[in-house]
Amino acid sequence: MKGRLITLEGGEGAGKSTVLTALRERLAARGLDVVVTREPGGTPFSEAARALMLDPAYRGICAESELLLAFAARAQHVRELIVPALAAGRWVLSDRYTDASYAYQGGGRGQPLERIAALEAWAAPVQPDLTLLLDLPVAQGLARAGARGAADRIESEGAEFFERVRSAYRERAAQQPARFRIVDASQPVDVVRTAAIAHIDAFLDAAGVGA
Ligand code: Z5A
Repeated sequence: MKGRLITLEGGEGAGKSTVLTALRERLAARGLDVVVTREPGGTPFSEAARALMLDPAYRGICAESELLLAFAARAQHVRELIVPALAAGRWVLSDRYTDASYAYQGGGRGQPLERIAALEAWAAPVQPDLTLLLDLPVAQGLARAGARGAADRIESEGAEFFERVRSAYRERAAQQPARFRIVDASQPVDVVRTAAIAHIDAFLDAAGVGA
């Protein structure tokens, strides 16, 4: 049986990394072979592209370069890791995927959405089966991320940028309700984790998968 692609999305400090382990454990407990990955990243080349993309030394790069870099990393990730894993029946859990390009480069940087859609169709045509959007007010997310220390190039953007990112994510979720589940990420960690796991369980039950 072909595996499935589940993605986690959200703005700054939404708690993706915090819930990821619990989701992996839940999928494994239901008998699934899980691969955890992230974007930008997931392959040696894509991790190198990530380092370049987030390096504060390149503060002035144009939005076009940023978008192409995200898709260069993704094209490799899809071909080298995601497609082979799905074909082998494995379930792929990715911390961010193409929706992040619509949110950050589309919403945040103002790149035309049809341009992003064209890149998606060409370079990364694999669609997620389920996407959990961890949504919370920008000020709350920035406060969490700020407590963590040094910011990378994109994290150094102002609150207005992250407001546009959040709006773009919510718009995509509204446009594709069959794929997206929104989790209120402003709640305490255990509440967010429980809500995310409940969405995973409901998805597996609906698909008739796992014990
Ligand atoms: N990017 C892009 O522009 N275009 C693209 O196509 C792609 C990505 C794919 C890297 O992503 C950057 O790349 C990202 C978007 C851009 N840039 N930004 N900004 P990333 O996912 O690796 O980096 P991130 O968004 O900066 O992750 P993050 O801030 O670490 O978010 P998180 O993983 O969702 O949060 P966390 O690490 O789990 O939690 C953050 C802190 O909050 C931490 O101290 C936790 O203990 C705390 N936390 C978490 N949940 C809670 C709750 N519920 N209550 C209280 N405190 C909490």
